[in-house]
Amino acid sequence: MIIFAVMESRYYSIRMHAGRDGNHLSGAERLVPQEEVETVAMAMLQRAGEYDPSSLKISVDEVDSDDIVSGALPNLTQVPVSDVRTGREKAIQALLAAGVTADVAVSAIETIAKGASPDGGNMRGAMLIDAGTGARLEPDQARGIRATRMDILPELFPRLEQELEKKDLAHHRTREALILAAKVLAAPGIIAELCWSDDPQYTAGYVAAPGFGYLRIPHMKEVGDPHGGRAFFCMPGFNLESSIRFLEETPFLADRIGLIGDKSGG
Ligand code: PML
Repeated sequence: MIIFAVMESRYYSIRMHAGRDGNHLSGAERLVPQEEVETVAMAMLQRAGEYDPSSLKISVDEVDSDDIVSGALPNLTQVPVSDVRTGREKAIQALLAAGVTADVAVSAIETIAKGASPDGGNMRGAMLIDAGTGARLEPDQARGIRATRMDILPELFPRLEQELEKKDLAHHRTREALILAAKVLAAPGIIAELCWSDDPQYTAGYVAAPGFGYLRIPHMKEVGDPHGGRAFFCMPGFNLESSIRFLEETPFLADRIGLIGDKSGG
């Protein structure tokens, strides 16, 4: 990771949350220069409208440009699996390779699969899990840890979209997850991330770690399954306060695009 902090424009964190009757429907998160705020906020409004929400919030907050941290996007590798059982096995193997204990990896997958929040629903943010003991370390198990305030430098955005489209990965979820994973992997003490979508129609997920980047797994759950979520795995004994502060508060802009592999596993 390279950390430096020289940004000339003013940057704004834009967040959208749409829900119905207290349930989450759609969310989005961008970090953009002042001149893009209006366009990006309008696009979020449009996206939220597709879900017919009963409540919709868009917040725009200026971030201190001196605080912005930069780093590379991880390389994306597509893992060619055709069913959920194999997809989850591959995820466990990847977590082991990243340094997560076997029981902890299995349990994290089972927990997301059944709903990681104490009420059996999806968490709003991510679990924070000790990679050695499996202890859940997030202060609030319903809210979890929210990785926010991240994006890619505006001049790289069109190229990233093109590279993803070339590999049939044009869905906004993939782009957003890749950017989020870049920030998570830059966080102090975090050794891996596991994620799959809570959208019942979207079955893909990934495991990301500094050693192998972003392994995209097309089948982490069956179509129609509403469960999904994220787990961040941390080194035992790490000062979590600094990790949580970085994930939730430090603005992060990806300044390099990694390789985007094809469906044969490249
Ligand atoms: C989410 O819904 O935010 C999780 C998205 C996972 C994306 C996996 C991918 O398409 O690469």
